Amino acid sequence: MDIAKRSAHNPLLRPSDLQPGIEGMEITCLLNPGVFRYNGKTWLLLRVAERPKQLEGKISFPVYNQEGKIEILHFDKNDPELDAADPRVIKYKGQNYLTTLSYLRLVNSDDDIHFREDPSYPPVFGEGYLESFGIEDCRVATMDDGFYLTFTEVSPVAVGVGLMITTDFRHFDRKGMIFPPHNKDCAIFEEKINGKYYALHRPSSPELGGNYIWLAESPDRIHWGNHQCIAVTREGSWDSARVGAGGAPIKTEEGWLEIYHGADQHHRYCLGALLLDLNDPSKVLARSGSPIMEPIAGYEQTGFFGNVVFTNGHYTEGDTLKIFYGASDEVICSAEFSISEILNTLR
Ligand code: MAN
Repeated sequence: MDIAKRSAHNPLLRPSDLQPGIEGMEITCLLNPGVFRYNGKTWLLLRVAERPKQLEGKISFPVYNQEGKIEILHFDKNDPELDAADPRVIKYKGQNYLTTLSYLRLVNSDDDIHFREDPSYPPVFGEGYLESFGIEDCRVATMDDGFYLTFTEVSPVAVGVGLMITTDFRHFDRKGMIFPPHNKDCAIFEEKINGKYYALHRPSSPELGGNYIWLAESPDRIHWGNHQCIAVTREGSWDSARVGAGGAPIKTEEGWLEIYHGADQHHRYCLGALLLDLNDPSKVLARSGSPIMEPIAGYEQTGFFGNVVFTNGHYTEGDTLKIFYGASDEVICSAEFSISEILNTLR
């Protein structure tokens, strides 16, 4: 059952609300923000996806070249070697490319409705070969010693999880790839459990296994080990094709509550919940049988890639969980949940 209370102001942000950040490009999608509260404001670290204005009969998209400069590639739409069935990824002569280049931009708000950009915070672009197709879906873990940003690094050779640490969102300490390919959806727990750091992540093992949620532990948040699989896809269910963690696990009296996304064979993305043991998060205490949020609003069903609600950021205030999410991979929205109501659905 969908128990999300959507903001009446949705969509909060559309591509036309911001100026493109890369010269000569236009913003195609705003999606999947990392979220944190700071100085009484809500901050969203948006994923901004850009591409050049599309010309008749062609597909044009940007990549970083070896010198780290943006280069535009073009393919003829009628080229028999081109597979452009998915608006997000194109295949050409056995190589995959993304149709857009993503980077991160910070916006803030006093009322969670009107968001504005402070130009003194620079956009965060991919750097180096492993980010040459961009960086995506950044989680923000707010910790004692800074903000830990985990995001998807995309390149011709891999999809993996990168880490950067910042205290001011002006300087970033880039730590490189912490979870090697194929991996995404990494959410770091915001406090230690029995002296260790923990993270959820989502490796993919297509030949044996699938797209499952795993748990890892670390002494320092850079080196991760003791990996354990904690949630698999469920045949015939709304989360039959892939599952992946959302934002940082939420500490409740009953356990760590994790909002996760699940997609079925038709790429319909819904949200569900996992409840993990407070002392040993590898123990799954409960899991949603049916989604707690489904793409049912018009803006969640139609857009760049329809039938998607995808979250990787939230904050809590008492019993209220406020998520920010990407709808149809195109616009930014928000919704509220009651944490006790989610826990009730898990009983
Ligand atoms: C993947 C990621 C997300 C995206 C969904 C739906 O999980 O690329 O960024 O929102 O697919 O397209």
